[in-house]
Amino acid sequence: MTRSHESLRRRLAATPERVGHVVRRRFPIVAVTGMTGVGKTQLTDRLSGSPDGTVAEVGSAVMERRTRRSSGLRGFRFRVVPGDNAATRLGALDEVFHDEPVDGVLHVVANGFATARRTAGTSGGADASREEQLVQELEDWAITSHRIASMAVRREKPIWLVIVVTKADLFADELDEVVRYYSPGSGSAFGNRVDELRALAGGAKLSIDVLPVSTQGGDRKSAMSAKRSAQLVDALATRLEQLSGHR
Ligand SMILES: Nc1nc2c(ncn2[C@@H]2O[C@H](COP(=O)(O)OP(=O)(O)O)[C@@H](O)[C@H]2O)c(=O)[nH]1
Ligand SMILES: [Mg+2]
Repeated sequence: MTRSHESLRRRLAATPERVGHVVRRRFPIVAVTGMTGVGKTQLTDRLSGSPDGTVAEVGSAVMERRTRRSSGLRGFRFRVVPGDNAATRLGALDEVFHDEPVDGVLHVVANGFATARRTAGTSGGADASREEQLVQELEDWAITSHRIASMAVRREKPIWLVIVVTKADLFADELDEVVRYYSPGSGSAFGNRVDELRALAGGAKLSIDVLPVSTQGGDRKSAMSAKRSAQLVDALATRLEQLSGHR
């Protein structure tokens, strides 16, 4: 061993936490799931602060990747899973929940206000009613929660889930009620399904939050001020940092 090697070895041995720090520096990976049109892309762009110039079409068929770089060494890597039930979705679900398992999940729901995907060449069929969309959210959740459960039982490491209720500007005056609908222990159709996941994954392995956000607000038609909607996004970002041990 050369002298410089030896001194390097000694320095590394003397500062194990520095070495560990370098290894641990990789940004946590966050899966963003939920059905098409709930607002996954817009939310992820807001959180990563990088809409990269392109306005994604509602209902992307491919997995979108974004990185949030916060001050210091903190940050996140987001993986937006396509919402439509296509082969690409199954591949993306395999990637985030099996091949390169994520540290946490943002599951996005919209209280039945998903935007229908524009189909090329048609003026669009009848939009699904809110009730139908709420049923679709439950079906979509069944697929994702099953994947979360199998990832959780395979792993030692605890994982976290945030159920993000987007489009809060559309139901600003019933926010508490809507958040309750998506919450564990609420006895609602969705809440019961969240309870099932918690029972399956084990409470110690999986933390669950429910947080409302809006990426719109402030314009004349909006029932929510720009300030309030920015606060909700900030609160979600802060919670993400806490869950990842960034602060
Ligand atoms: N009112 C309202 N509309 C939103 C919000 N977030 C997204 N949208 C709209 O919902 C549609 C779907 O959003 P997108 O991010 O493409 O959904 P994705 O298919 O889940 O990626 C778009 O037309 C957005 O402008 C929100 O917070 N409030
Ligand atoms: Mg999208």
